[in-house]
Amino acid sequence: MYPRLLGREFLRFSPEVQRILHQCQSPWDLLASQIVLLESAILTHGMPYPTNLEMAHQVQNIIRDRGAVPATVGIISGKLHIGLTDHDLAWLARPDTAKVKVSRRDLPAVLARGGHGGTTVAGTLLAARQTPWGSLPLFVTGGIGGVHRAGQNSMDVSADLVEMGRSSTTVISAGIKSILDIGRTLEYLETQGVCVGTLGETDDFPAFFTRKSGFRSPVHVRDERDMARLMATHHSLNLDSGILMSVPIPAADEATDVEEAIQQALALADEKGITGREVTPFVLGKVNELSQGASLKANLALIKNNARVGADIAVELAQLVR
Ligand code: PSU
Ligand code: MN
Repeated sequence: MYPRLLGREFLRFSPEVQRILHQCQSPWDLLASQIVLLESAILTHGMPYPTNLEMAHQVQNIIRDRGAVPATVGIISGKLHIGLTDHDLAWLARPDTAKVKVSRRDLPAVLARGGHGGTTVAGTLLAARQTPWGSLPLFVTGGIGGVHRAGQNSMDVSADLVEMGRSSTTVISAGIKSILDIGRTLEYLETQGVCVGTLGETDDFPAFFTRKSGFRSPVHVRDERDMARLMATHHSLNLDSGILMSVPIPAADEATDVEEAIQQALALADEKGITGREVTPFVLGKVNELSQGASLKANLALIKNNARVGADIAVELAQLVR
């Protein structure tokens, strides 16, 4: 019962990931692999240079220091890489590299013409599935896409949400930004069958820059060990749908005064008629500009925190299933 994979000619595993996969003999071994996937659209389209590159290295180092194995996913010259080298990361991060923000629908076109790209949450989830033993279990990011405000009219609903409904990989994020419609995003995730939770002392679904959105998460897990148990159970059930576990930004790093910048950025995007995959990068950039860097600072703090939590979950999971 092997999953259908992308053609081998389009896939590249880093030597480290390759070695781990070679040692796997069952899907349970993947759970014990301690691999933590990372996306690259945040690098190519989510943050300014050179902060983006520094962030990518810091996040990988945090994961490694805690005993897990980071693997950043991205597209170089028409190949989907699972585990990018430092050289690849630097190439993708540079502002003068022509690169696409790659979600599921963009994949064939970018690979066909040998292009470069940063994978979104949806694109990275597709990569997670490309092993003979099924999906890699764990993926850490900052924020996910969602239902945009007034998305019920524009139908701008991120492909991330659909992909989480059809990928068993757990996504660790800091919730979603209030540039999105949080309530409708949670409804949509419910429809897709995604197990949505919050990790830590609160069960409030976090709003990325802040710890609370006012919406409750359907599931609450206390700590990383509790999370590992949830993932092992989820794996036993063989559900094709995934888990979205949100980790609130640490209290000291909350950015509580960016709401005005968000409103302005959204209005500007509307005025300029920005649509499709350009919306999220445009708004992220503008919010950063208008908040004088406060949003970027919070973004960096929360992604590092997510990396810590994700690595600890990977280690707990390995102990649990070995
Ligand atoms: N939210 C953030 N930072 C990001 C993104 C979202 O706070 O970098 C990126 C992620 O890669 C996510 C993508 O998967 O944007 C969603 O884009 P869209 O809304 O176009 O689906
Ligand atoms: Mn969209």
